[in-house]
Amino acid sequence: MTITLTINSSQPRDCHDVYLLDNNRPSGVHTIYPGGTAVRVYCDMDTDGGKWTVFQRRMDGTELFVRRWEEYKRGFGTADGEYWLGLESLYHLTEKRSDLRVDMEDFDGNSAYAQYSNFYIGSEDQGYALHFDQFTGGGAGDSLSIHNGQRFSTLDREQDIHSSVHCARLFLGGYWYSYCHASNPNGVYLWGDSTGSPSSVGVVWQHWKGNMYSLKSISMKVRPQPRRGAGRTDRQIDSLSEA
Ligand SMILES: [Ca+2]
Repeated sequence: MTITLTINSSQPRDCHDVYLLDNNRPSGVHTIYPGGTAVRVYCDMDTDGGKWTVFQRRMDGTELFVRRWEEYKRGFGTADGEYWLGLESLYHLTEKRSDLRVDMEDFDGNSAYAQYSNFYIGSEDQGYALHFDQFTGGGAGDSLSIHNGQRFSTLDREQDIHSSVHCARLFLGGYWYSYCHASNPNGVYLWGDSTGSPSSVGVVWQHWKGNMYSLKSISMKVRPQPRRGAGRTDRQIDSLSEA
């Protein structure tokens, strides 16, 4: 059986395609075309083999992440600094069966990560719901599994499952809030120890630094899994066969 790999050199879909076109490319900003629409994105070509498409990045507190639904849908910020790529682009990026990796640093020079398998998000009609199979490792610990299956919420769109709390308004981010969170990567940038601030509003990864520590940096990135070219359609077939 012959497998033909076709990449439109003028329209790479993700940073994996960018790598295949030139595997000497360093980390940096590239234009990709998830779903056919051009977006600027940071490609991490260094971490664990590279080829990661970064869809979320905090690093210095310069970008405001208290944003409305439309902004989280379309994306905001700049790819060479802090940004959110946008839910619609992320939806198309994860049409390929993908790994999710979350890298983070504190203000004392320590770093950690958490990784997840079979990550994808639903369509806008499905609330851009978060899905993955499982936590697959990383010293940061698992602060995402309680969010698995949740729809995305923003200040102006409450889709969490906490009946008495509007999680996005209480924790001041846009996220797949649950009841409400164990991680808040789009929270308020509070430069480390956030004692004295309202609990858990910072850039939090609870299982690594707790609820009262706002990280120096965090980035969420996606990479196609190194297996047969499966996508959302195959996942649907998988779920049918499991039913
Ligand atoms: Ca609620």
